Amino acid sequence: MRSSLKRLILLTTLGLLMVSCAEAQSNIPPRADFRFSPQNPDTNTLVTFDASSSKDPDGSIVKYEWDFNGDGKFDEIKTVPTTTRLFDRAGEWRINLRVTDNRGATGSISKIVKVTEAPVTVRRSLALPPSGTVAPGQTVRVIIVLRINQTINGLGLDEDPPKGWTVKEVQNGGAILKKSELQWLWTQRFSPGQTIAVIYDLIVPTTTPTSTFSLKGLLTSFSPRLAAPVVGDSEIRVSR
Ligand SMILES: [Ca+2]
Ligand SMILES: [Ca+2]
Ligand SMILES: [Ca+2]
Repeated sequence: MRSSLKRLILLTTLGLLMVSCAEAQSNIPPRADFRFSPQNPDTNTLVTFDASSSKDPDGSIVKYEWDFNGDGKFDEIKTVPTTTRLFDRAGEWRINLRVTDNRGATGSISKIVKVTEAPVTVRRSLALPPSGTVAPGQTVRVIIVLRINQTINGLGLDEDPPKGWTVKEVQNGGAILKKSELQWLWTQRFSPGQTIAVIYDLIVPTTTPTSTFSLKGLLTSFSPRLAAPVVGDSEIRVSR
């Protein structure tokens, strides 16, 4: 009696194991796919990656892992299919995407993004407290770095901070600043390899409500003819 009960338990356990194995085997792995735009970005272009064409036929995709420089290490992990990226250098970048389904199976794909070098590579960075938010009355330091990649004449930079915010110039990078417009103009010619840094402080008005504000900027040059939005950090979250 005891041995037949043991056998029954053993058989039942075996049966359960077989069922769970069959279930594990029956999970179809997801198929990774993505698109990106624009197709021919330069070093000032925010590239949008969209992996919503990835599919899991018998479940759902729960994780999107992106390697943007082809080194096999993921640079970004997301639960949503879209993301954006700026490429600091020209080249043929291998983008690897790995998607994971709701039962842990994965699928991968690689694509090449050809990035060309802009005549001037521009980046804005904001010095914010570790919390990522500032309080009314506080100061945000804005740093704009221009890397010259081609001989260039008539370089200009225009920044548009939120209305009513006070601007304090810190470093004009050899330019003439038209403070009323927050416009910098360079009269000299620049050569490839030169780097220019423009720094200014923004003081958040004490009456500012809790909200997110954005900075807009435009980089222009006369020769070669260029007009490119300033990319990099742009959002300032104010919290009272
Ligand atoms: Ca699946
Ligand atoms: Ca990487
Ligand atoms: Ca302006």
